[in-house]
Amino acid sequence: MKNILVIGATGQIGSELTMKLRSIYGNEHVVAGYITGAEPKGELKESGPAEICDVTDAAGIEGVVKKHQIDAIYNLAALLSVVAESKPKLAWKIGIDGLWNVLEVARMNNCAVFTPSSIGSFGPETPHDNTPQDTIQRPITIYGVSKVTTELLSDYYHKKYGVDTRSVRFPGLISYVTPPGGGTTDYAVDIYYSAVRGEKFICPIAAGTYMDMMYMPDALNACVQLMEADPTRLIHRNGFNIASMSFDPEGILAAIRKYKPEFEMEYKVEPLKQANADSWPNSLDDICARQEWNWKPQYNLDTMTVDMLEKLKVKLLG
Ligand code: AKB
Repeated sequence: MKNILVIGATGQIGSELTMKLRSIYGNEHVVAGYITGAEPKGELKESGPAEICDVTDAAGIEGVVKKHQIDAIYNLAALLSVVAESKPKLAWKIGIDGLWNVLEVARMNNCAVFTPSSIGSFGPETPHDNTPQDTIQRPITIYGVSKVTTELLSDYYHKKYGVDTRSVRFPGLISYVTPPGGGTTDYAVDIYYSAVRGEKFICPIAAGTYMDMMYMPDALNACVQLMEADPTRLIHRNGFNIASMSFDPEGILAAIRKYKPEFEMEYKVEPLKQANADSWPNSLDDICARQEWNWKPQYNLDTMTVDMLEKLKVKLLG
């Protein structure tokens, strides 16, 4: 990869991935694509090129690709699961019509494409424990429907046109940098903010509900590692199960209480989030990612908790 375009560069993943890619490939070689109203700020703005790049505007994407001689696109534009459910048509327009635009531009301009899938691509009939790489995917949310379509369409463009498409199924992502918005797994970020602010946490997900989660540094490494992987070793492409930890609200509460014994939590379950969580896996089997491109996470629940509490203390309390 010589010149990279990140679409959705100011979002939860994009804001950190753009900076990581700049640190690897050079600031001038990574373009931060954003939409009006979500302009890059601070270091993201100062450190490298930025362009308006709306995933629903194919001509606009092509203009940026040609101007910067882009050969790899990280397509991160999407609505998360809860907000998608309230705007299904928009979720499809961004997630699938947008993906079509990206894939067509990639096909015409010889670009590799990374478009994340999610644990939301699974459904109630999927085996919930140690969910295999290749298994039943019959999601019951528009988010999941669009993620399965993302996987299939990306595979199709690879098989039919030779476009170098690759992706992972992200678990809930936890970070102290840019907060997520409108996801089912957001509670696992919000809980750290409450703990550091010394507030009681109201948990929207019921005790005993296990979901895969991952600390952002591992998620960023996964993106880069997969895109750099030797293509001759890839049996799968879109998208790989990746895993590092699985816990329920009681598990993350206990991890935080190890360092903040006074921290309190109360349950007020939100039905839509709970229904999503109940239909998703408890834990993924990521053996294919480990075998095909040497995936190996660095963080577990305890090491993530130590880092989150430390970094959020500086961010929120100075
Ligand atoms: C969400 O909760 O919607 C996302 C996801 C797991 O894809 N974090």
